[in-house]
Amino acid sequence: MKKSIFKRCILRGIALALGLALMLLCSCSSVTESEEKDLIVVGFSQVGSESSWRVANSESMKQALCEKEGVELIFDDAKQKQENQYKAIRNFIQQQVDYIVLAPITETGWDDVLAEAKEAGIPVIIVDRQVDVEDDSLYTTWVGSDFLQEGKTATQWLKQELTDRGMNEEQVNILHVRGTDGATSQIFRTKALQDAVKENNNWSIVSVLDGEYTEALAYEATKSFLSNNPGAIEGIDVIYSENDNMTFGVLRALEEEGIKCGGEEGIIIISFDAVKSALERCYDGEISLCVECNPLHGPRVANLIRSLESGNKPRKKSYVNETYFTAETLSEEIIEERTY
Ligand code: GZL
Repeated sequence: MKKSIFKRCILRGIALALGLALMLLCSCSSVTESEEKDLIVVGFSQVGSESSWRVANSESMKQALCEKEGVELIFDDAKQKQENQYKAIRNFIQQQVDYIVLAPITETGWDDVLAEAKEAGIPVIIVDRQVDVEDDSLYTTWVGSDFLQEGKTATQWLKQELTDRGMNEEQVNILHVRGTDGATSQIFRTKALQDAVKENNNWSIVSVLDGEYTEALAYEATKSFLSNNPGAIEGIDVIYSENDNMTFGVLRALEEEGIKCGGEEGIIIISFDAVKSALERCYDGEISLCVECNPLHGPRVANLIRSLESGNKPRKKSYVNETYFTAETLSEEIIEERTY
């Protein structure tokens, strides 16, 4: 009995070793193929596909970093788990890619794995959210949004909207729907709201719901808020939701309870990203303010790589320009032109 188990283990070990060798051979062969075609091999570790914004961001990266642009892209979807991003980066290092692009799920926890990339001599480009590392030579450059400015745009608009409604002396109760804890976008959209609440003593955050940028979790969190706090929603004047997909989840839960949002009488809805389906609901008056967060980083990252390939030293940080939309500033043309 033992012998056959022993024999099975030996055979399994040989199969495993052959499998690993084959995998290594294939991965090397892909880099070799790219070398033959003189392609730049780029490993991209993407957060996941949690939101419409993220899907548009991935599409933009795939379109800009493709073979006809002289790039072989190795795309990895981390499914919103940082340990999957660690694995992807180590895999890129093993494959000796030319560049690593990282869209980090949260700001912390990157020092060790980025030190390994630096040790391997592979430049790292950070996109979208930022990394908080001891030594910023661990990455070459970052491109993304000014999330604090996005939040300030929202709170400054809200201040004016409340003034226009003659509510500056009234108690203003805010329901805060927060994105993935520790993501740069969450940290600074939240900071902007908290700062504004400190500056306006008639504003208060009555509850914080965590939706991790997904419609499903925001829907569930809203349903529990409604059932655990009967009648509380009647006292809510503003919902500050840190991305459109969470807003859709919140609106679905409120709709099921017959609660009106938007317009002159309904709850003021503030949402971030400004994807097409949110702009449509803003144009219809359901969402009061859409703050833009531009996901189309593909061409920006491709330009950064071209610049590095030519021996240039890009800025450490490049911010993209963004705007905001209300029913008054939107048009059918703007919505029609929205590609995501
Ligand atoms: C913002 C980005 C956020 C979006 C969400 O740049 O990190 O993550 O606002 C996405 O839609 O999930």
